[in-house]
Amino acid sequence: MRLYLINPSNPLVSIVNVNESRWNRYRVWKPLSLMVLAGLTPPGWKVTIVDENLGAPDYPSLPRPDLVGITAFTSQANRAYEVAAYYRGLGVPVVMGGIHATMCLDEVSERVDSVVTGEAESVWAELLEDARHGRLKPRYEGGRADINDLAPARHDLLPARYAFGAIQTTRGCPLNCSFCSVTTFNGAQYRQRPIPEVVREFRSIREKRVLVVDDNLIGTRSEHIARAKDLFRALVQADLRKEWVAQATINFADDEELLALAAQAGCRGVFIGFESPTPEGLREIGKKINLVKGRDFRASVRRIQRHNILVVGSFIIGLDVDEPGIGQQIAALASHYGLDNLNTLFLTPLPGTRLWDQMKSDDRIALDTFPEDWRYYTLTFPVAQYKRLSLDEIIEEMASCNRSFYSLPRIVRRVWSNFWQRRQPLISLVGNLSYRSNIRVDGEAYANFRRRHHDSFRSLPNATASPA
Ligand code: B12
Ligand code: SF4
Repeated sequence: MRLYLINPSNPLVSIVNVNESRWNRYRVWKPLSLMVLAGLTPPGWKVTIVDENLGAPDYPSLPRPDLVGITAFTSQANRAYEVAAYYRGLGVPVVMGGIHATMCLDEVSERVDSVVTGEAESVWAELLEDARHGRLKPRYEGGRADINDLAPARHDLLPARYAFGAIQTTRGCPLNCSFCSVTTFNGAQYRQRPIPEVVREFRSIREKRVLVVDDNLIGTRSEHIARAKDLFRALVQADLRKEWVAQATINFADDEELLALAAQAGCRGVFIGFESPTPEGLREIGKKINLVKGRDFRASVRRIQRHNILVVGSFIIGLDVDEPGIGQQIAALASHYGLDNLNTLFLTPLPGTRLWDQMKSDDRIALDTFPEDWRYYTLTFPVAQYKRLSLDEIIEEMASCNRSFYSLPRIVRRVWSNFWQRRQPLISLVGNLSYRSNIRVDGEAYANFRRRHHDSFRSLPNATASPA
């Protein structure tokens, strides 16, 4: 039995666009979901993973499969449906799973033969057995998996063209920020894989650099931090000589032992969501962990960097409290914190989030011709009515934020300082150039976007008024 597992690509997602932005070649990410599914697939199935981010294959020239499985974030849904339609046209059954299939079940069910909601571990073997006997059910509910005994992902199945391998050590997040799908999808309970299994899987990754995809590698409670330290000790002991980057909350900076162990274990960079420069903004999206009284973000960033770990910070533009000037405010604050890279995104109502429910009930979703408009749900396009910023204003805020933080003199200053402090100057340079060139790609896309979608955006009654 031949199984194709397909990661569709969306050319509007600049960070995965290897052709237009050559610096992205140094940061191509592996689609871990499909490697995990391949790991769960029993012998008897010949599995091929197709990652369209490396270039879509000529499907008609591939051997006919017996089953096609497609993953999709919301931004990939349109292309997923095109691929599904092609294979269904050939009479090949198509199953779709992942975050978009879970959040938009009805839409997806109309376009594929079978949908898996939630995490696939508990239902994948049953589905394959059903497919083998030609009795696929329209829906399988995966729910949340017991991650104490996961089959290792198939790290061997993809070509050696990726800059980073990928691994997951925990699932779930208790923080439930309004714009994020993780708590709805993976649950509020922070589930941790057994450390020996993580170390074994780490060892099986052939890339020297690895992305730890956990939404928060260290967690929020003292027992989570203790487990993270144990994991780092085990990685040090295993002497894997891997370098890795991860996502964490700002409390990463609060424990010197944790930082020292992370660095020894190979941590070279951390991605942290700062989200908003103001407490009002943080309260609006419910990012309580960033509201801890007395937190000095600049000092926190410096503490992490002293361990030779780069800090990439993420901010959102388009909150109800954001007014003209927000772009400059974010760029100035990011420079003041000393961030190595800045990732600023538009506030985007993703299906299944509290933000989606809120904006939908307020009739503020501007791009709502679905599924066509999902292609813009990349967080790099404005898709909603923003309270105090018109379409032109919000695009200008994003441009001015990026122009300022990624100006050539500022890049030179940052990379020079990284060089001087021996803190990953090469990675810092590639990161800065890659962001700069993605901004150019996004900028070119905006001109077209504005022309096509200007009429979908109307000003809210109090647009550009000062906050009360
Ligand atoms: C790593 C990651 C990335 C990597 C992607 C690497 C890759 N090629 O896959 C990078 C950095 C490139 C990335 C980019 C983006 N990401 Co991202 N990313 C993640 C992250 C942190 C982990 C994903 C992961 O690998 N999980 C581990 C695997 C094992 O879990 P899984 O994917 O859920 O798969 C399981 C199930 O879903 C299911 N399943 C999945 N696919 C399929 C398919 C079939 C057939 C079946 C049966 C089952 C199944 O089975 C798997 C095992 O249980 C998630 C958050 C999260 N917790 O999922 C966000 C997340 C997926 N990203 C998100 C977003 C918004 C984006 C971006 C649009 C914006 C951005 N700038 O971040 C871009 C879009 C990229 C694109 N290609 O379109 C959102 C998506 C929400 C949504 N509704 O789409 C998430 C959920 C984060 C969030 N804050 O809400 N991302
Ligand atoms: S944004 Fe980060 S901290 Fe907030 S719910 Fe999502 S994963 Fe958790």
